[in-house]
Amino acid sequence: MKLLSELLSRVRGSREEGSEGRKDLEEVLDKAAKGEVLEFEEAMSFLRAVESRLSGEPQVKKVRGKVVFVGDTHGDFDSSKEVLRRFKDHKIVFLGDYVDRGKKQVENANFLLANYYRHPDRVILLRGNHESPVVNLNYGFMETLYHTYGSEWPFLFMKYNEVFANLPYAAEVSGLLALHGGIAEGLKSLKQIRKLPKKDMIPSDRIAFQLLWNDPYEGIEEFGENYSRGGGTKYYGRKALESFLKSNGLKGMVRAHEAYPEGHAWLFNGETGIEGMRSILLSVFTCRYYGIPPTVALYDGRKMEVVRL
Ligand SMILES: [Mn+2]
Repeated sequence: MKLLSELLSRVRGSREEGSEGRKDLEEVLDKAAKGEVLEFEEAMSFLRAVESRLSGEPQVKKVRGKVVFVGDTHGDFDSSKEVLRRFKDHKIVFLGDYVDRGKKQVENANFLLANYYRHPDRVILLRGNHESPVVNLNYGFMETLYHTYGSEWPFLFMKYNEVFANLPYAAEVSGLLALHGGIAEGLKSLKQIRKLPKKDMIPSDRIAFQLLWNDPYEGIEEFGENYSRGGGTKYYGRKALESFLKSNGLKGMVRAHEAYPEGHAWLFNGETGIEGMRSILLSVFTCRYYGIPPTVALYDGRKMEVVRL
C-alpha cells in the first residue's frame, strides 16, 4: 500500500500535466484498437480519453439484444480478437480480468479499451478483481509494463489502474445479472451496486470487493468464508442467490472468475424460464492459457447457448 501511495504522488506530480501527447487521438486509437503496444505519450493520451468516457458509465450497465458473455481473458488477446471478429451482430459483455498472467496483457487491454471507446454500446467492459493495483502489482501486469516501458512504468501502471477503477461492476442483460465474481453478503438490491463509488481503486467498499472476488459453492445455502481465496472473500450458496434474484426481478446470473475444466459450469438448480439455461447460475471462462477450452455464452433474451471458441 505504501508503494502505491508513493506511485500515486509521483504520477500526480509534474509528468502528467503539461506533457500532452500531441499525436492525433484517432491515430492512436487505430493502433490501440489493433492491439498494438503504444509509445508512452500515445498510451497516456489514449488512457486519458478512455478514462473520461468510462467515468460517465453507470455501475450497472443495462444491455438489450443479442449478447455474448466473455469470461476472464487475462492477456489472451487472441480470444478477445476472435470474439469481436466472430460475433459481429452481437453486443459483447466482457466479465473482467483483462490483465495479469497471460502473454499479451497490454495488447489485450488496449484492444478492449479502444474498442469500448469506439463502440461503447457494443463492447461492454465490466471490472474484474485483477482490475485493481493491489492485484495487478503482483500477478504480471506491473512486470509487463516495466519490461515494455522501462523507468516510465509507474505512470502507466497508475493510469491503467485509474482507467480500470471506472469500469462498471455489473450489467443487467435482459433479466440476467452479469458480473465478475458474484453476489455479496449484505447486498440486497441492485440499487446498492448502482450507488457504489466510482474510482474506488482498491476497491475499499466491502460490497464492491465481494462482487469482484466471491465464488459460488454448492455446499452452502447462504454465505460462508471463502478459505481458498481468503482476505474477506465469501462463498455464496443457492438460497442466497435465489433470494437476491427473486427480490430484484432477475431470472439468473452469469459470472466468470473461475476456470472450470469444461470452460463453463452450471450451478444451483432452479428454473429461469430461459431456454438452454440449465440452472440459475452460469460460470464462463475464456482465457486459453489455463488448459481448458476458452468458452463464451450467447444470449438473446430468450435462449442461452454455451459456445467454445
Ligand atoms: Mn477473477
